[in-house]
Amino acid sequence: MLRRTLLAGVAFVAGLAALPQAFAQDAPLRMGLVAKSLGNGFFDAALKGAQEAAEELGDVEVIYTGPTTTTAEGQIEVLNALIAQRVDAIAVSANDPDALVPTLRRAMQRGIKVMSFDSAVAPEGRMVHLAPSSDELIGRTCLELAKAAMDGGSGQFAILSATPTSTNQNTWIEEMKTALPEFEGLELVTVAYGDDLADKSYRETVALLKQYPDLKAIVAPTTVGIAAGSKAIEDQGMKGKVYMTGLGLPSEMQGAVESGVVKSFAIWNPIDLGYATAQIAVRAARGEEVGPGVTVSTGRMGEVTFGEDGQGAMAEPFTYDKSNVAEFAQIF
Ligand code: RAM
Repeated sequence: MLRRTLLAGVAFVAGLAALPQAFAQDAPLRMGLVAKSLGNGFFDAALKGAQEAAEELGDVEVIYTGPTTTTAEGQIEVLNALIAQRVDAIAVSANDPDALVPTLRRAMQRGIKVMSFDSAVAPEGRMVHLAPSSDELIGRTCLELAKAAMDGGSGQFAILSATPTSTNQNTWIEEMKTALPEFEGLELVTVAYGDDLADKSYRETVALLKQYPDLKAIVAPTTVGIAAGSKAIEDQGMKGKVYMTGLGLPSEMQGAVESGVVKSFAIWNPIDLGYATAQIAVRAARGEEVGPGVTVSTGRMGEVTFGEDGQGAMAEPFTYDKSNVAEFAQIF
């Protein structure tokens, strides 16, 4: 009898494993938070926010994952693992807008709620995308930073991006190119790709410095690129001649700002982005309507309204310099 009960228990547990966790009584709702790659401080900060939201919403487990390097193939592998675990929701920052679509469609067919945040997946592969800010504003902010970095407010600059397929950086670079004619005296010489890897970003910066001797600024719309590029400028003895700027984390940029390689840089709050992302993903998994044209509550961040394209945006980027970098370096 005891044996039969035990066996029945095993069968029961095995049966549950085949259901999304949300249907399993007392099991927490599980959300996969997928980074472009692990080891990037930006996504570690987003995780902090997601965990805060998970605690607030109650009974939510955040599974933080990502590939070791910034490729779509690596993300497909971790997404397949999350699908196999039958998580309830997935929020991903995409290394490629299209390559993840078939995998994410399969996830959605199995009842998993899928959204992208930070770097978008094409509309066919997700319910909604949460952008940190308006793309146009981010592009313009990068140009304003470049202008402010250049002695005399004009001259040549290069862009040091992440991977060539990264949705968010490509969008911001397009916005920079569109707004460029309004920035008199700014000349874009090239776009280089550091792939959001510190060593490649460093090497690409060294190459830019050699290839373009009249360069006055390098704009990296990536936290990995701006940090590695600053170090390269310093090591090459180019401080005071070429200035690094773009989007960075105060905690990673404090040294470069204090040493003078960076005059100023900008970013939004990645903790808030992760928090709002988890609010949306969990609410969707709990049955709230999330999709194009819908307004969703994002807890302490208020609410986000998704446009007809399924995109929603959060706050404006904030600029950091010597006056405030140390204070914010304590936070993210
Ligand atoms: C890097 C990543 C991320 C981007 C930030 C600004 O950490 O590329 O996607 O939003 O930079």
